[in-house]
Amino acid sequence: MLKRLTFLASAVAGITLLVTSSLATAASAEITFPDLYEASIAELQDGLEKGHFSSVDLVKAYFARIEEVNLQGPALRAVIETNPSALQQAAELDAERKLHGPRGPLHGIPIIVKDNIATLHSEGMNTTAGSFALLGSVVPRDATVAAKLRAAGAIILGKANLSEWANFRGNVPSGFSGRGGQATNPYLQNADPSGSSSGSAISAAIGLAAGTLGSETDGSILSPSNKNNLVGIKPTVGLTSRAGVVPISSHQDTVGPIVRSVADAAAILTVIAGRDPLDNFTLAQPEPVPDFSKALNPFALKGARLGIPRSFQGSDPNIIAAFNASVEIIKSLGATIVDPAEFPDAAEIRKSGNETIVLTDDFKVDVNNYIAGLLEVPTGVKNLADLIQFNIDHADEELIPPFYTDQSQFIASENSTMDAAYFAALAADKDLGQTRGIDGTLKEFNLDAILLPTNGFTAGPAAIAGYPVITVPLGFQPDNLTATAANPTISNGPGIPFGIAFMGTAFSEFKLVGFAFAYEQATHNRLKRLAFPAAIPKTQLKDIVGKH
Ligand SMILES: *[C@@H]1O[C@H](CO)[C@@H](O)[C@H](O)[C@H]1NC(C)=O
Ligand SMILES: *[C@@H]1O[C@H](CO)[C@@H](O)[C@H](O)[C@H]1NC(C)=O
Ligand SMILES: *[C@@H]1O[C@H](CO)[C@@H](O)[C@H](O)[C@H]1NC(C)=O
Ligand SMILES: *[C@@H]1O[C@H](CO)[C@@H](O)[C@H](O)[C@H]1NC(C)=O
Ligand SMILES: *[C@@H]1O[C@H](CO)[C@@H](O)[C@H](O)[C@H]1NC(C)=O
Ligand SMILES: *[C@@H]1O[C@H](CO)[C@@H](O)[C@H](O)[C@H]1NC(C)=O
Ligand SMILES: CC(=O)N[C@H]1CO[C@H](CO)[C@@H](O)[C@@H]1O
Repeated sequence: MLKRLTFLASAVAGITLLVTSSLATAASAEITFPDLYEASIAELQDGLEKGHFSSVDLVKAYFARIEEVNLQGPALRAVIETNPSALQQAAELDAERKLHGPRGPLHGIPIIVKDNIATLHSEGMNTTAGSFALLGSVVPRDATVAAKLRAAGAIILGKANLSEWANFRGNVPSGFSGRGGQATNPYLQNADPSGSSSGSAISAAIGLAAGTLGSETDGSILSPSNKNNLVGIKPTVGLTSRAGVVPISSHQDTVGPIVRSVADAAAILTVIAGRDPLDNFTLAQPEPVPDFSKALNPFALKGARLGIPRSFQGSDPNIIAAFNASVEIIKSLGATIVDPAEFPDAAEIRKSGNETIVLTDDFKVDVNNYIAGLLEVPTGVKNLADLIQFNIDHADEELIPPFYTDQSQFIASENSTMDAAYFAALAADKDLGQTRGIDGTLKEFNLDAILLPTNGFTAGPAAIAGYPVITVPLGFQPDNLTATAANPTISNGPGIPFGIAFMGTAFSEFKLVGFAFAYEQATHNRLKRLAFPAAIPKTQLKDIVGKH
């Protein structure tokens, strides 16, 4: 950690403070506490094992960091609720560690999950997808991914703000929910954090937890990871269970990690992946679940063949220039680059409206099933029609003018039926995304994976295919870029991060994690620029350990 920050000091102006405080930490306590802005899960586990600090210390430190920036200071609005049981759980996990040792790499590690991922009501937190309509609703059980985190010894520290209903209510700015308000980006004041896993990404970016979970239907992990300088894995649909996750579409939804490093992503994915009788899409995955941390090979790109579909690279010249420079690095790591390697169906996939049909029709069925499965809903909403009426009745909290009034996707979905056009659209998406799309491209050019700037047309093909993508930090917009006007957030401006994406076929995560790790280790782009100073929480473990 210190080594990396020292390297940074020579590369970037304005980070001296962080380096100094890190060194001061080490000197005053005579043990090196990891800097919580960047601390990896492995570093935290090591400190816990050595007794340098406890999980109770970690929870207190992260709570203090959330307090500093969530509603105060830069008011990033990343977190909707913190877990009132977290300190108690941390104490129990500390005691268990003393008696029996750690359960595994996540024992006693605090994780924040998106507010559409159910957590036990008895623990004290809501699961609402950001909407007042689900406030106080009683979920039947933890989402399977939350239960798996807990079984691995992780502490669910809190629930992350998000684009409400994972951005399926209507045309609403990213990062807004009725309950959480407008979340913003820690790299530029009042900038778009992207979404829909906005709060998860903001929290990971500045160290409000050791790691986070997000969910993606089309871009909701990749895009906020891209814009908040993070590693995000959008797993194959069916690798991670969606049971207990407020849905958009059973055909496209997937849950994955949003974290600071590929190693952290591998550690979390290993725990949350697996078959689940409550989500039959997971039954198609190969068994056993791999230990994704075994894919962390710095030489994984040697001999790999990667193709670049240039017509999907997007149009931002800064991003394309940085991407091109990284292509040279990837070549120097021993990969063969096929450039261009266009999708055989590029034009069709671009203009297809099939995804809209699938999502619109799925949402009504899937969200109605989710609500029907709740044990109690104090607001009385029973289905999508009630949700629409709830928003009208509570317009002051949910349909706030001038930016947040739309619920057109809700209305279109309520009006939909699973007719012949729906089944035709589902079949067309499979053909467009899988057969003639990602698989077609991999086959035509004999590739291991597809390489793109994450902000290009990257999430789209993977969304309709249900296929995996991993994004890794690539660079930052330059200081001389003129920021766009705030509407209500700034969509692009100086310091806004961007990423590079590795896309593959179904269940190719192990291979993609290897490529991403090799790239990350050769570049270490994440620490080349930090969040804006007010968005960097000051509380560190040295302020907590041994204090009362
Ligand atoms: C849900 O949110 C309400 C209002 O913020 C809060 O009073 C309550 O403790 C939260 N938790 C549960 C489980 O309802
Ligand atoms: C899952 O179960 C549903 C309902 O029984 C069924 O319609 C669907 O085809 C199944 N899906 C998979 C992927 O097995
Ligand atoms: C990026 O690389 C491609 C392929 O070599 C080239 O056509 C393009 O001009 C480059 N763009 C930039 C901005 O460097
Ligand atoms: C669905 O995709 C097929 C294949 O490209 C296309 O012919 C059809 O027009 C698409 N449907 C819509 C609604 O865009
Ligand atoms: C509702 O569905 C009908 C029939 O498909 C369509 O004509 C109408 O435009 C739809 N209304 C909305 C609000 O989507
Ligand atoms: C920003 O700075 C770069 C590098 O110095 C330069 O190439 C570019 O033209 C500048 N852009 C603007 C908009 O001034
Ligand atoms: C943990 C936290 O700070 N939650 C806040 C999220 O935002 C809402 C709306 O401002 C507050 O009511 C919560 O307290």
